[in-house]
Amino acid sequence: MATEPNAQIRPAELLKQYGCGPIQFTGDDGLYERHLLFDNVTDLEAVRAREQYEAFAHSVRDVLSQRWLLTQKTYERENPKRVHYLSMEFLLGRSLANNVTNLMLDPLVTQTAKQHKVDVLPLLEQEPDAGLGNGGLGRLAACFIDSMATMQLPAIGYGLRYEYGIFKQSLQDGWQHEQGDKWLRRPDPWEVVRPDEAVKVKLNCSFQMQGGTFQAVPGRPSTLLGIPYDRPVVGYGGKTINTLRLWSAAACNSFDFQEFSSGAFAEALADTLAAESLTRVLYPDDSTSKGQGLRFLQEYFLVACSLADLVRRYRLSNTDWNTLADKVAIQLNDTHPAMAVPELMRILLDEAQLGWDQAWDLTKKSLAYTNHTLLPEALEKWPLEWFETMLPRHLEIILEINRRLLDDVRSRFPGDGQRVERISLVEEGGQRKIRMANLAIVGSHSTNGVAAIHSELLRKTTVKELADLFPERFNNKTNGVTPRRWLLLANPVLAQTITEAIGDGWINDLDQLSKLRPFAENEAFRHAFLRAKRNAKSQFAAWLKATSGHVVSVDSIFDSQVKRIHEYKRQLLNALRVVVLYNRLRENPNLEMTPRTFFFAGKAAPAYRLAKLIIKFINNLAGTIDGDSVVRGRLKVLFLPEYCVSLAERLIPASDVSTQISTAGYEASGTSNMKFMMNGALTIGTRDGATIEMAEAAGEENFFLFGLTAEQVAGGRGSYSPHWHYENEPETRAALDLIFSDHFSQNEPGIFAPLRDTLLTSGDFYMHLADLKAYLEADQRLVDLYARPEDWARKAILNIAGSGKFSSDRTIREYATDIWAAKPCPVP
Ligand code: 26Q
Repeated sequence: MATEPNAQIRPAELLKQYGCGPIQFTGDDGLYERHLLFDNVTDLEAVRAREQYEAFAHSVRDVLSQRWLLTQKTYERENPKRVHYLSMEFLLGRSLANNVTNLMLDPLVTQTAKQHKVDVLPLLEQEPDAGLGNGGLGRLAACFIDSMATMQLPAIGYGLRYEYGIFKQSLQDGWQHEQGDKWLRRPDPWEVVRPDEAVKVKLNCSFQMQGGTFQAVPGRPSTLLGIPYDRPVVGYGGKTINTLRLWSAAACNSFDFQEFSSGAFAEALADTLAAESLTRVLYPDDSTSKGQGLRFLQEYFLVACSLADLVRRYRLSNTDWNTLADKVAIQLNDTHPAMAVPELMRILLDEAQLGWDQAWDLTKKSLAYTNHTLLPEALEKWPLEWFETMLPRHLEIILEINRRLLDDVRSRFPGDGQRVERISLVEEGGQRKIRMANLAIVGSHSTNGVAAIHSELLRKTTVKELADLFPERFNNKTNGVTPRRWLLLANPVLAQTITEAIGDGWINDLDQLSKLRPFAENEAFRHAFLRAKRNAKSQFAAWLKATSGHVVSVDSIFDSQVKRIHEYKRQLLNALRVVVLYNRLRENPNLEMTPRTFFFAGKAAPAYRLAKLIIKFINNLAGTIDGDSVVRGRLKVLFLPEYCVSLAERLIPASDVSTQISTAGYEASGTSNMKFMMNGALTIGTRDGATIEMAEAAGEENFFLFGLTAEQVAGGRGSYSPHWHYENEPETRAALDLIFSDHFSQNEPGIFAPLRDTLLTSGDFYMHLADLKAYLEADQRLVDLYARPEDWARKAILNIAGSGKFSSDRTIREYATDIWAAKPCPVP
């Protein structure tokens, strides 16, 4: 059944294809054995799991290295238009299993493991997650580079090599605690440092230590070094191997030797320390405490290093600046790299010596911007003063862009001062700030949202005046996820079940999953699906027990809500649902109820107090339920600490139900929703983000949609009263009363008072109470369906069959055609 390009090729031929000639993967003189023996000078008898992991990783890297070089040589020769994806975050997770899968080396790894009597699974656990991102936006970047390589697009990802990724989360007494994530404690086999390709970044200030923090010293220009660390990005089938280039900051002259010799050791080292601090840590996504100067510099550093690098590469193969936009597409992942607008202008004006109009034209044609949020408080704005101190030339350019822009607006809309005010790149009043979203829209040829509803709201509300001005720039690119990591790798049993039914063409052409539609009526296939799901649930339950001691029943419905903790995502609404179910059992202990397990996971920004209280509440709810003999065995709540890519890969395949219940109009897209769908979970959710398009693709009858629409949310704000729901809905009232009675906080009276405040006193901005009743009704329909496994399986299969659209391959194809005008550049 298998067809090109996924046909199983014999291992030896594969190695030859990768340019490895006579080299063997395993055997007396194989790569694996040599790495084991020589890299760490270890006795083969005494070798530990970490060393085995490293030996495997290095062997795989050896296999791909020739092909990696060949990919870059091909691009140099063909000089195609290249895509440059700039992102402050790449939430990669682990690489070994993914690279093995994409290189199709599984047979070799299995054979090697067998020869050496090694268990592959514990060995994979040795690799730390590369947690260089907060959540959806960072994981999207990781899925995108996988798709670009798979589709043989000449692309490069640019990011920062943070020494500390997203913080590690643990629970103490139900409260979140944060620890630093020193993921590079051991050498990372996937990175290759390229000191020869370091770039210089100039700033108009220096830095000095003051009370433990670094302060900018104005008027004393300094230079930083950006050192590139490259990581291979293996396309499925191993044909194209692109690069993810992460920048690490260093001081230019490691330290001032003069000062050092004169005894000022600490002062001499300050510059070095300051420079290296720049890429020390990833900032948590935190809409409550914005505006750290170090973050501002990080963003500029990414932009300056990446543009210097791509311009240098462009100049190697091209002589005429005029063709820049024919060879270079730069995608900005949110406004975080929006300083690319003034930086590219600076390069074209000051270094290439072009005139303003030509520079502006090339800048706009090269750049494109993706927006990921509608929340006004989440749109980036940087104090103008910081530009003045650190980047005065950039400020000059921004103000000139603004002068021309506003002149244009005034002549097109005479007398419309309000419009001018809304469009301006400068926010006036109080501290003047630069609006990074406006800058990105004005300085690029494309602005896209990440799901149809989001793109529409972006145009019609958030940046309406800019959309009026440049309607042709606005477009939608609904997000997607890579089916390699999220189905093939994460759920091998389901993947095999699918392949046996329709062949393996779906792996890089996910629309082929639609061939599964008729199989919904096939009893044998339905049973195979249910077996695969049960298998995934058992595996998860076993892992959970082994690693945490928690016991969950695979006969219960696994219901998961996994995402950053945010009020708009409404983890609280989910918790209220559980409280209502709990109350029903307390009222009527003999009530028949399908056993349920509710999984929550996600991190709260360290300074987001209410989000942290929500975690505490979920944990207390879990504890109370566990301690109550009436409900034990029927309801279980678990907050899984340290949500990360690896945990998602375990939990998503094991979930029966995907909970996607954001207040409509607030979740730009969501991407875990798509991963659950292709793994055969049914979705209970609101009409928000990409969930709307998912229901369309699967058929609304196969979804459990409920609640207010985005229009109703926006329109109902004025008249909404949470008190009305409290007074008129008995179950709502009983649930809230139970919480406020300290039933879940008997030894900590009053700690949940802020929940009363948000949900009632302060008006319930995210309208939890408005949707609770409808949620419970949808929940009942869902549970009724679960009691009929054949019908459940039918709907789940139709969901999988409809999930083809949500491959990031489709998303990338749309970016390539509509925004980048980039074509595949196959490597021979
Ligand atoms: C900004 C300034 C300073 C510090 C941190 C940040 C920051 C960092 C990360 C702001 C936002 C983020 C991340 C946002 C994010 O993940 N958004 C999600 O993007 C997904 C991919 O498009 C969507 O599916 C989600 O709906 C959206 O919430």
